[in-house]
Amino acid sequence: MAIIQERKVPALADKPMDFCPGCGHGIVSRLIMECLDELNQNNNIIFAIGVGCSSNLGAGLECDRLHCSHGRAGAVATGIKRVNPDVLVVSYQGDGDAYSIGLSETFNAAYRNENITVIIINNTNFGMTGGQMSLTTLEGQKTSTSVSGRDCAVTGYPIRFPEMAASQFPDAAYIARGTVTSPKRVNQLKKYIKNALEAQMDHEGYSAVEVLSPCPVNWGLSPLDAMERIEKEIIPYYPIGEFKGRKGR
Ligand SMILES: Cc1ncc(C[n+]2csc(CCOP(=O)(O)OP(=O)(O)O)c2C)c(N)n1
Ligand code: SF4
Repeated sequence: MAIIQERKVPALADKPMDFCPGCGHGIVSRLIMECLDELNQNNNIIFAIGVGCSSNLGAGLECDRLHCSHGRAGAVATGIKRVNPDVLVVSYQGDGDAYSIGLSETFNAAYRNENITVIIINNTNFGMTGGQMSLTTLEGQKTSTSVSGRDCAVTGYPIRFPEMAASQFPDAAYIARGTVTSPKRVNQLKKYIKNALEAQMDHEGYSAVEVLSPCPVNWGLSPLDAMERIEKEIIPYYPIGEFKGRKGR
């Protein structure tokens, strides 16, 4: 019988992370760290980490990181990168952090075409604080602050940041959206993350990857049903794919 040994990723601490069972954060954290390892960047990385369940990433790392004020990681990452242009700088944020609270910082870093990589975990709510409505909550979705379902005529419509950034910022290097619902999707997402990191390493400019991620606890679903919700309800509104590929690749 073949024994599959889990590969140790040096910049990831050898201990369990604090995410709920079935959460997508853990998968994405692992993918980012595998990419850094494969790109030989374990000792050349600084994370700018947002506030939320995303903050749990910091506890699982054995590499440099800064926990930022809520929503401000785009500005913090900009500062870190400008004084360390050869160090990889990655912001890791939830949709509530990057969009609802930090849209100005997120937007302006893209607008200036900062040579940073932004990873946004879109679970269509504010996960850590109990599943409140965020800018990505789908129309009709029930959350703890939209108990009858989101009414977009009152609140506005769910934001599609990757599409907006790809269409508005022609110099941006790489922009994509992936998800974690199957091994195929996970492998595809890993390629997206690696492309984004390589674009930054080659000084090509701004790169961002949004990840559709399950939050079974706040969605009131089992981990499997949460994955199914992404496929059936979320992807039709938030399509998967590359919105801006690297030039000449
Ligand atoms: C200025 C400020 N406002 C509100 C909060 C409370 N708060 C902490 S985490 C969080 C939600 C974060 O949600 P999201 O960014 O979507 O990440 P998730 O937890 O879903 O991964 C909020 C509102 C805070 N810490 N600081
Ligand atoms: S509350 Fe949601 S986003 Fe936060 S760790 Fe649990 S499942 Fe993940």
